[in-house]
Amino acid sequence: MKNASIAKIFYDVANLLQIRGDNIHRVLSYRRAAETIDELSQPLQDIRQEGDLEKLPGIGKTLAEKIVEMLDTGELSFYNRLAAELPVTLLDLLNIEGVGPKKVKLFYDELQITTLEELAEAAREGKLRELPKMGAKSEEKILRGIDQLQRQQTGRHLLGDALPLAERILGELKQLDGVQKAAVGGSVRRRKETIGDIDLLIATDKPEETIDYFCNLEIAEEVVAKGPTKARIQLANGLGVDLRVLPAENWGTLLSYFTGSQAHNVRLREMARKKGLSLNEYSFTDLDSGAETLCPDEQSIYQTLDLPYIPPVLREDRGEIEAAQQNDLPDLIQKSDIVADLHMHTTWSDGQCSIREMARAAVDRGLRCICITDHSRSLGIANGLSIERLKEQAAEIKEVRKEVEGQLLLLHGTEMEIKADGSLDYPDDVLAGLDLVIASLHVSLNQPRRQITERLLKAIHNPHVDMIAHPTGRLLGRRPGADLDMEQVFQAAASTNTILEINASPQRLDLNDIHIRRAAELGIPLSINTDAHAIDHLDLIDYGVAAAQRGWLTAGQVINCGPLTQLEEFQNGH
Ligand code: DGT
Ligand code: CA
Ligand code: CA
Ligand code: ZN
Repeated sequence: MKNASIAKIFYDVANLLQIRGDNIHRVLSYRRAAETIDELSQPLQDIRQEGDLEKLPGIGKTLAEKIVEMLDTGELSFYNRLAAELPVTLLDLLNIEGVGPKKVKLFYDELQITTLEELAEAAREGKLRELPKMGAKSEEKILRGIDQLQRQQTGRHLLGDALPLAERILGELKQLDGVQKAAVGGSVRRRKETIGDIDLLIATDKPEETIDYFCNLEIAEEVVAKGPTKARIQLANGLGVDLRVLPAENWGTLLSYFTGSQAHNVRLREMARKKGLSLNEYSFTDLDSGAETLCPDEQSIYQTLDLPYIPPVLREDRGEIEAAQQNDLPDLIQKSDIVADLHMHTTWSDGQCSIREMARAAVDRGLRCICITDHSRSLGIANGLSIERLKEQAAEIKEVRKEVEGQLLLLHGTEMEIKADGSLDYPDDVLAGLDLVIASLHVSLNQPRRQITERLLKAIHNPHVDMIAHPTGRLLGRRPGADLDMEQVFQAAASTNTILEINASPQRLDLNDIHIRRAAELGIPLSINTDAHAIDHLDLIDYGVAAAQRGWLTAGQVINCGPLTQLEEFQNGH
């Protein structure tokens, strides 16, 4: 056993003892021993052989015996006993900034919290603020800490963070002298929901200047690598940015290669080989004659392979090559097809803008229909609406509706809680009075598969429920989403014609691309919505459209694309 592993076990023992509420001196002795071991320059095994373990600072007879046990057996029975007594996942909580053993003990004793996910859920539900020495502020801080931690662990970033950064950097580089073409490549161009790193591609006759400029960007925290045709920088948020620079004559092959996906590229190369060609980032090469064919754009690559152009969002080797061969690629939905946004919040619950502001912003963005869907009464943390307030809201909507008449169809709906016991938050007669009823899971998302699936199915089968918002409840990089039997959910939605949402928020993108495609295959109506809590969020629709494209959707499969007469059918007597 290496020193670092032994030190780690001592740290863990110290932390577990402290969480258990042990004598502080005992806790400290383990921690001090761990620190000592961490700083040793000599392996513990050697020190032991010289009989010097007990001479180490802070290590007496008991701890020396424990070190010997670990050196001989590779484990520590005392640690194993502690781990049997307390969930070791509690140790993960200590990695959250500002959370120490005392807090972990408090969360465990009072709320039986054992994992990061459970702590995040409790924080989101406002349960932590009620504990001694805690408040809304510390709750928020914990959520941010967990967020940060989980991002670090997965090493992936949200498309919603990476795409704006990529475009900003590219915008700067485009201004440079000599630049002929510039594009974002990689998973950002394919609009994957999470991003490992940003890939930027530039065609220029001044490669050196471009690379210098890139490495000296204000935003670059570190230059990781720098060469004549490529460089890599790291941004303050940990995101890496790769830049490749080539002459414009290689543009098509360069862009295609670095857009990926790798799996898609492998298929392209195989097809090239069948034609007696090899394909790389520079060109096609004839395997017999060695003659090179340059591709100034991507179209000519696909042409050479006798394929129609395949859009980047489809390049995942999920059947797009076969579809292209049969000239059967989907006519993908575009943002310009969207005329409605059917899920948004106002100051009536936890939104930041009024109904009027949301309506006007929608008109400004060219939308023809929106639905106001504030939270329902049981979601106290989001200021959910009582039945009384829901009625008051209806009156205000009626007023604003008059103001935007002819410009915007303004619907009144709800985002209603499916409560932990599976019951719905409003009675049927209230639901019957609304234009659109969206049902959502927000609480107790960690129920076992059967229970939470049943819970959702019950909502789907209620005749008043029109749509299920963000069906799995996942938060990208933070929590995985409920353990639903999605196939059962899809079958139920298909049989009841219940709309499933593609929530466009970059933190959610729920349904995901694979689920979207399966749902569409079953003929389930789909709806792309921003779930906006402020005017600016209405612009996040782009992410939802990208997810829909990755799910191979056409405009006809998405109710937000109209026709308007179809949306007018939601109106309930106004
Ligand atoms: P990411 O960054 O993990 O979200 O995913 P990508 O797809 O952006 O992957 P990345 O950044 O490693 O590389 C960008 C593209 O470059 C990738 O989609 C395909 C191409 N590429 C990179 N490395 C290789 C490789 O070793 N072999 C092949 N065939 N292609 C590669
Ligand atoms: Ca990448
Ligand atoms: Ca890369
Ligand atoms: Zn919502």
